Amino acid sequence: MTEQNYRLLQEGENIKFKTHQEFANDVLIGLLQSLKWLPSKYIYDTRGSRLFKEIMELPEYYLTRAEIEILKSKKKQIAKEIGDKEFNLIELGCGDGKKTKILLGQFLKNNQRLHFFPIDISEDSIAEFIDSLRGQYPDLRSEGLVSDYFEGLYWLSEQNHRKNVVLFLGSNIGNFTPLKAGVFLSSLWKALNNDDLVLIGFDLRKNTDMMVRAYNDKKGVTAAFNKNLLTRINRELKGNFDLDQFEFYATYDVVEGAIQSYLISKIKQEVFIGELKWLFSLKEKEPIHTESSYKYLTSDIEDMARKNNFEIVDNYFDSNKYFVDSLWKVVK
Ligand code: AVI
Repeated sequence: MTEQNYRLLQEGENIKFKTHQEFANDVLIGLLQSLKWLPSKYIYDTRGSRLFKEIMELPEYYLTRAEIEILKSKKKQIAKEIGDKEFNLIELGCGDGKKTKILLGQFLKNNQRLHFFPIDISEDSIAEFIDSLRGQYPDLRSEGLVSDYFEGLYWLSEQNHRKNVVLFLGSNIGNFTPLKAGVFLSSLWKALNNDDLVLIGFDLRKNTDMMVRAYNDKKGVTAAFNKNLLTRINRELKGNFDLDQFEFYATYDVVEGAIQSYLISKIKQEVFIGELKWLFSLKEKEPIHTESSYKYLTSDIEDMARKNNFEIVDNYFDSNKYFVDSLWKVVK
């Protein structure tokens, strides 16, 4: 890479210390609960982001293919809804950018004037994405922002001189609990202006086996992805988790409507985390909850939009109705 092609919303040594401290605190809090848990956002270091890219290509992980089908077949309609006023296109969590490029290609073909701001917590993902955009679309005005969603929303609230269109694809919203999703949507609404648009991807409730298979792939990539949390604790917090002593298990919780992912201790064991100066005991078969992936009914989506003062402009489904990209308008 040549020069830095993105902006860090919070900079300097202080922020590195704060992020590290937050990680340490979250791990301590999570492992002290009676049902131990670790926040899934910490899976995404360089290796975790790479494993997620691999997940998106897996035959069992239908979500990405369904959303790509939607974007390819509905890109003209989406572009038309945005209109011909100059706008900011803000993407929360850019992933590998494959899906975004489908829309960008259409907007540029239509000569729509836009400024693109991908926001992601991973500095590597942003740097790589901006590099590939500059190669593919030399005329596109783009600036990557490295920050978490909430910091990104604060930055967004200052950009009120142009129409904003926010992309939150991939059912990333599904990794929030319903409470956190509500807090996120109300912060998003506050950061935006009347008539701004958001396009949100939701994975729909469907055949249970199909959902469970998507999180229990044959190659074991999803298991490695979840275990990356332990690898990261070992490296960054001087832990001594033995990865072979944990079994990955993902199941569908019919009451919550979510895939729940766990790492189950195969044996009774003790784990020491040097930086926390804490020795944790795990019973044989004790689970650590690593991720929730919520699945939605269209009525859930309507409720979420209404409660947070958004109006649904359109729902774009794939041909199997596995997934929906829902286009919402801010009403103020
Ligand atoms: C990023 N997120 C929407 C994925 C999901 O489906 O919950 C993360 C993932 N976890 C396991 N496989 C994919």
